[in-house]
Amino acid sequence: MSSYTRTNAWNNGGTFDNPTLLWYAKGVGVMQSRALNDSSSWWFFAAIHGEYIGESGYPGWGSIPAPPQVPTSPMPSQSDQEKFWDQCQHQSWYFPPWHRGYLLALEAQVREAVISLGGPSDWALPYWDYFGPGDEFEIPPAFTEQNLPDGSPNPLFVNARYGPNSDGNIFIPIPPVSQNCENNTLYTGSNTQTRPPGFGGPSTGFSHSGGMSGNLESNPHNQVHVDVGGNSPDGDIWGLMSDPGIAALDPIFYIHHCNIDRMWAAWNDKGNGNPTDPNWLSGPAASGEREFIMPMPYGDWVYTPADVNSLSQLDYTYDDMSTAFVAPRPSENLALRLKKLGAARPAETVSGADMDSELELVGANDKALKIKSSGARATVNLDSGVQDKLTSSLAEASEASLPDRVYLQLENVRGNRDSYKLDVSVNQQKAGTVALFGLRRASQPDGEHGGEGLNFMLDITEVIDNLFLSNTLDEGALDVRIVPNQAVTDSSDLSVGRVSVYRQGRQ
Ligand SMILES: [Cu+2]
Repeated sequence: MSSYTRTNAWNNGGTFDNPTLLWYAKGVGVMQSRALNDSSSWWFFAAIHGEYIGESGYPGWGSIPAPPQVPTSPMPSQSDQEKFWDQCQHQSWYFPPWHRGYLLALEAQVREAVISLGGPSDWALPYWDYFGPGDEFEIPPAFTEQNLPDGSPNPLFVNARYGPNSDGNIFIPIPPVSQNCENNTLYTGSNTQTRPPGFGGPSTGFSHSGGMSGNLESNPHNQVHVDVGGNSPDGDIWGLMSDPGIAALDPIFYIHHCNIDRMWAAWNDKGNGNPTDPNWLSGPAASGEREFIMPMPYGDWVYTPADVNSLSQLDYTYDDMSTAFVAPRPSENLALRLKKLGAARPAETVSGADMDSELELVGANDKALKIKSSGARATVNLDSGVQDKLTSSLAEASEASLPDRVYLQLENVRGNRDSYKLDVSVNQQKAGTVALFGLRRASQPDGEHGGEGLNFMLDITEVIDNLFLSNTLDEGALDVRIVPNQAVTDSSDLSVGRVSVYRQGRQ
């Protein structure tokens, strides 16, 4: 039996009638009363994820509209900053395990504060399951109250939280936000960046910004961040949740991440395995990079992915591990796909959709694109030789000769604002939606990847199957459109370096 059970934040209507939320608010209040240089303060914890304390102007911490009133001093020692701050792992296979450890530490600190106030000694973080029934796609109401039931200010309320329509109405649009990542069968493509990123993300070293997100990170994680944070009504600033260097200042952050952690555990519960590669298990510190380290109430905790690999090793569980049944798209169910492509005697059983083989370039557009409010359009010309391989794999698909999968990449996406989503279509069929969480930092030339920005990979197997069946694939070119979810400001300076299409064959 686990000592701690994480429960649904929407219990008791998601209001302060839910005691877990009331105690969360009070615990957050205690942590917010501590100084920036106190490793158990709310501000120190947000900075562990990421911080812009030294930046002037928004999103510098000194320019964040209260509440909360965010401090920028007293600074902890240089060595504490280097040891703890700016640790979050994004666009990486370390995304799930790093955040699991981060949640455990924050939860332990809140619990300590709750106990100090006379609250329950088994308090545990609640999760926000935006895919749940009824109104659960909306933020639990306790987060939007200005005051606690006793009339004091509500520590869960933040000013800079604007929602998908920039009007302060916070909800998650479903779709495009989805649980489709739960249908992945591979955590990562084997040890190379030239394969699809899988459920958990591509193999990387210590990865604070830049590169390509895994599917859990991309959707729902990144999208929920940007939907909650959004942009202010005047467009001058974006919400805290939209940007990794300010996101963990918003108490909804941890409730969102608790659901992401639950989705990882649920994916494992369905029989999907985490990496067994020692580079994943031992974390980046084993290769001489930074370690994963958290301030716990009892002292510092250094951990590796192997330490947080499974809930059975840890002292908490979730009251409900089921994620809603996600019907596989035709492209994710091999039997359905073979039938659709006209194969004789299609397989009866559902087989894992993911393949672990190298991608081959089928074609790309010829120049960088600027993303305006009206969007952008690219023609992807297909190499006739590679296209022939793709077409014959679809034409000859059978159980013995499995059809290719196809991916669209947006390479080197750059810009100064994270708070947008881009809808991508191919020949007027929906290909997917990506959120730009992490874009600004990943585009800065002094950043980890020299300002190369973010890469996105969308599985467009189903679109290509449809184009093949309607004989439009032979035209030798694809019409790709990229449309932002709302008007983009000029200063956002959004661009896409290249649009490319890849095939992946069974080995
Ligand atoms: Cu996050």
